[in-house]
Amino acid sequence: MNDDAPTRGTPVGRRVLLGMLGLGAAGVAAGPVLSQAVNSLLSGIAQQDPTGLTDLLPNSGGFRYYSVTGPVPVRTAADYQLTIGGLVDRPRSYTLADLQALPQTRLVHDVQCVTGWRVPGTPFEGVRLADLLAAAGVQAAGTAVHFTCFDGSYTESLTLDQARRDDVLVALKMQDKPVTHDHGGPVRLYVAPMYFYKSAKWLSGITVTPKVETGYWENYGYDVDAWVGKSNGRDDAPTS
Ligand SMILES: Nc1nc2c(c(=O)[nH]1)N[C@H]1C(S)=C(S)[C@@H](COP(=O)(O)O)O[C@H]1N2
Ligand SMILES: [Mo]
Repeated sequence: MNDDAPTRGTPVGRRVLLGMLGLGAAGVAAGPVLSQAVNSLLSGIAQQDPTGLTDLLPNSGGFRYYSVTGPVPVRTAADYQLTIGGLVDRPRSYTLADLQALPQTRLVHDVQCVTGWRVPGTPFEGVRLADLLAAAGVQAAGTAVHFTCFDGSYTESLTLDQARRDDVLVALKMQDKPVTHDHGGPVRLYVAPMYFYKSAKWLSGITVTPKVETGYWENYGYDVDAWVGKSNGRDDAPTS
């Protein structure tokens, strides 16, 4: 059986199911409950392949690649930009080189997807989101942070307190290598203590907002405060 299947003990809440019924395309409805077609294909092969050859395929290491959209444009150091704006005193854009020039933090925690898969001890490295917020100068009316992505669809949010935690990174590296395109590179968010849907891939915008604006999956019923083991009806061991 495909271990991404929603029947595998995933507590899909009533609101999530109702949200999904409103979605037309099966590939989109699959969301964090099922993965995109390539993952199904690779998982299918993995079941037929007791030799472990599929470990050479790009979904090895326990990760599933997720995207709520079709192909995502590739961005490199030549054209990548991360914009910080909203309720800040000093809005600006960072190039990849700008981000690489800032102090880097490396964290190693388990990764936990809300569908159940977990990848132990995964290093992420990058700039603390707290540092970027401090540099931007958050105004008194700001209480939350909204994230947008250059896939043009995915969004996420954190409260300002969550965003300022020292285990929340704007990650340039994952598994001690530059974040690959499929994992959301060149820059993705990494929210260590929360389910992996909070870790927005292909990060392009950080906006300080007056209140939390729910993210893509949260609009279909997943928890906004997505602490691993304390949300979404799950009891996984904490990741941070
Ligand atoms: N832009 C974007 N970010 C995203 C997603 C997505 O579909 N699009 N999926 C989320 C979910 S549900 C998970 S589990 C992780 C998967 O990250 P991975 O593809 O690197 O394994 O990305 C999260 N961030
Ligand atoms: Mo996920």
